[in-house]
Amino acid sequence: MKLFYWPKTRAFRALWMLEEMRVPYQLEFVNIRAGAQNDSNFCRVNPMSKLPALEDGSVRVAESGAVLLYLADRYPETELGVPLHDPSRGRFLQWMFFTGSCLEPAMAERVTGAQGNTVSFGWGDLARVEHAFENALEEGPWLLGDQFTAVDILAASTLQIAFIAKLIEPQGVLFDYVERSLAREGYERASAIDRREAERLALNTQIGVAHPPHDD
Ligand SMILES: N[C@@H](CCC(=O)N[C@@H](CS)C(=O)NCC(=O)O)C(=O)O
Repeated sequence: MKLFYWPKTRAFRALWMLEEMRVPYQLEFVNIRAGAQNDSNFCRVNPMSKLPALEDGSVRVAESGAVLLYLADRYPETELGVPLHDPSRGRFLQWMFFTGSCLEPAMAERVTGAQGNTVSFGWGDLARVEHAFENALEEGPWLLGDQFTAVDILAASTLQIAFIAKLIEPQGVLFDYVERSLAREGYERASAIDRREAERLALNTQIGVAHPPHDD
């Protein structure tokens, strides 16, 4: 299994997932700063020229949510997903789509300062997104209650960026949730790899508004 990766990008989500699962994989470096994502070989894996992407035998999958869902289904024994006929599968799928379809666009909208239309825009607005997370976290420490799953990897890693970029106040239920997520051993391992590779490749690893974790 090959993860197309570059440090300090959204490929970190897939790296975190793989480190939670502890399954064998290799990193395939795609230097998005040098334009390697536009190489025709990589475009065959992801025509969008974006990371993360995954190759597993003849399977090719890109888009963070799809990559994590593929991995969760591929390794059900790791219990980072929800089986097809489990009633929680509905909520699992909902949150799997939520980060890319609602949280990220609402964050981008806030960055631009544009006045959106909360009814017609699919992501509503950032306040509604925050409320949806807070509501889910009333049921337990994770989005699906007591079970930590792939959806927490997507949500917590993105909320962390929202805090750093000062788009969401780092406080309350959401702050506690992100802290809890980042305290996991799987996160620690992935984070150490990401840091190590960033240093090896001499990337700017400074974290701050000007250099958030996804510093592309
Ligand atoms: N919707 C995509 C977004 C991926 C994305 O934007 N990745 C950035 C790195 S954080 C990238 O590869 N950018 C290279 C480019 O756009 O050329 C996902 O969630 O996988």
